[in-house]
Amino acid sequence: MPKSAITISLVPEARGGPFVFWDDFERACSEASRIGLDAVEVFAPDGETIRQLPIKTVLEYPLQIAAFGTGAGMVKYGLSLSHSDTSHRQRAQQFVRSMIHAAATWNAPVIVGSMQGRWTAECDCARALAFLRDSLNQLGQAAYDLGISLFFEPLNRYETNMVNTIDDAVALIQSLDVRNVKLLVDLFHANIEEPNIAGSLIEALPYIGHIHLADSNRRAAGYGHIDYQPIADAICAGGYQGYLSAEVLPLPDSVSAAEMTMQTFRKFFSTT
Ligand code: LER
Ligand code: MN
Repeated sequence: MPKSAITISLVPEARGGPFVFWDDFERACSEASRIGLDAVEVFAPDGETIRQLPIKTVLEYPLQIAAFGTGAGMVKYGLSLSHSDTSHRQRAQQFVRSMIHAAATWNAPVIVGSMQGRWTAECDCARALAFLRDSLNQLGQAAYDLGISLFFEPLNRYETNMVNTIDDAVALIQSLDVRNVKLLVDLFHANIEEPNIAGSLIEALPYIGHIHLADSNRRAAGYGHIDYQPIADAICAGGYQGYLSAEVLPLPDSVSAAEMTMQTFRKFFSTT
């Protein structure tokens, strides 16, 4: 059975982004637990912040950490894992690597989404993809050595020109030398890029490690126009046991978005 999670951003520069809770980790854990979620997913500014999160708070509720996002490397520092400049790329890799080391202390996976960057006139698609593949091989190996997974997330065409579709993400993952890089399907992006979300999920299921639960308008699941029944059928029949993690705007407010998410999660994805 899938598990439920909610996002919290600790990155002020990401303000306006699709995260349910903001800034106050303890409050997010307290509300997530009260509402009945299984876990929190943390969008953190750096590895050091991950190390200093209050483990006692998480364990006491009790909650799990579903994953750590690395997009702060892009949002705060403009770093990209597909950049043509070697020293830039090494800084991007180092940023994610330090998050991998910190995440491993929580035994939690790490996400590469916006850190995939973009190809440009100076560095065409094939070259940029080769750089991205090299970065994922190195970071996947670092995560493997520490016993955790790396999640790779295709993004819609308005956020990247690198990997937009589930098919392309699976092809990239298959081409890697490491086997602990899993697919992250964000339903908001899939709604834009996939001809048939449920069909794509069924095809990709063996590769999926994580799902971002969001509606067509980036609001809580159930409050846009995505049809969740075929998606739930695809995921549940396929035996998916990972997280459905709400990466949505805090609308009308954080607590309501979390409660609305949980309502939809219970309706479609949970038997309890
Ligand atoms: C951004 O749209 C997103 O979906 C994030 O999960 C990317 O890191
Ligand atoms: Mn996402």
